[in-house]
Amino acid sequence: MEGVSIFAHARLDCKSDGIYTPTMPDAVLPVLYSFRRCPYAIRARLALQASSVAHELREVVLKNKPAHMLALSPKGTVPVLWVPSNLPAQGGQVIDQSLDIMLWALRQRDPNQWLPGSLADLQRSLEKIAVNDGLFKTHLDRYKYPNRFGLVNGLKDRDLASVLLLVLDAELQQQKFLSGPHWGLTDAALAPFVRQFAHVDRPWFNTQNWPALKHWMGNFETSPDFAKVMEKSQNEEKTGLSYSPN
Ligand SMILES: N[C@@H](CCC(=O)N[C@@H](CS)C(=O)NCC(=O)O)C(=O)O
Repeated sequence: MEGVSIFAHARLDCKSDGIYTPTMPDAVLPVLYSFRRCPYAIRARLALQASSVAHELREVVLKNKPAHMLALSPKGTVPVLWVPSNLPAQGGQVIDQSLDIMLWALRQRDPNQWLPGSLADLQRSLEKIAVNDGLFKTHLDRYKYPNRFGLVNGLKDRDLASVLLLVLDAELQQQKFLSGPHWGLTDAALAPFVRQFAHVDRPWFNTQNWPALKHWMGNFETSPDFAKVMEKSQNEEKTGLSYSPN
């Protein structure tokens, strides 16, 4: 599995690169900058949780991103995983693509065998994830936020996205999970996006003829793993505020 090109992460030593500033909080664990409802961040949290890699979760306010997060990853999207350089194993990394964070976490530990067992299976998984992150996400955004795209409504995009969901349903009629006989990388990478699609108009989603997909989605939404990654952080709970040190 080593050497797969998609797993290209930046190596960054904050201190020696001079990016480090005294305002940056020290960390004794890898830090995940996250936004609770973001489907990309949800998939990253699912994989980190599955791997049991200890980490610190920092929930951010998207309108007021922490300076430290932006220094690590100026493109300003969540999730961002920072593995500080003082950590013994694999220190000094910034990983700012959700799929790369999933792969990083599962390569540390993968007790439930979420990673595909062969390079060919990994390739197939990455292809499905690419369709989700590309075409499906494009239609999802236009369906959910038609005004942003100058559309009267998102129904055309809903129907185009549905074609892709019917493909998933057909697959789930053949095998229990998108990853095969057990839940894995492909399921965790796609489920938060399918859930977002379902939430745009739940009554409509529920009346569609994709029984296996609805079953798969229902199991995901009611799973303890999903509940755990959606828990509000203590800081958010107490103050209503997310992590924002600057
Ligand atoms: N390709 C990125 C996309 C991440 C992304 O677009 N995240 C959204 C939130 S769901 C974001 O941070 N947007 C920036 C913003 O809203 O300011 C990944 O896979 O991590």
